[in-house]
Amino acid sequence: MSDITLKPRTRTKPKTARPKLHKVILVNDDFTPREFVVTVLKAEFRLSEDQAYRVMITAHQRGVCVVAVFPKDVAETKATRATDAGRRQGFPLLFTTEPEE
Ligand code: TYC
Repeated sequence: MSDITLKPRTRTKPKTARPKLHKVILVNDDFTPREFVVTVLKAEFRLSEDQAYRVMITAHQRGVCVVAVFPKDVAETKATRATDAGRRQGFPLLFTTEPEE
């Protein structure tokens, strides 16, 4: 029989920190048409008609709704693009971002 003793290995490989995801949040207003909000959600966030309608109506009823989560730079770019799409048509449509807890 072999009598080598194995030393218990201690972990040396550092865990890779996962970058925090950021939420894109749709904010309700009294002016942007519902159908336009749905169109922007489908175009910018690739939501289906059904998903886009649910997000829009949730923001309409509760004031805000989380659209999706992305790495920080992607969340900020999408929020800006979607907000600008409303601005170009003269609507106060607003998307914001915040880090996930
Ligand atoms: N409240 C708007 C209306 O009644 C529709 C709307 C929904 C606007 C959600 C913005 O984030 C929003 N026309």
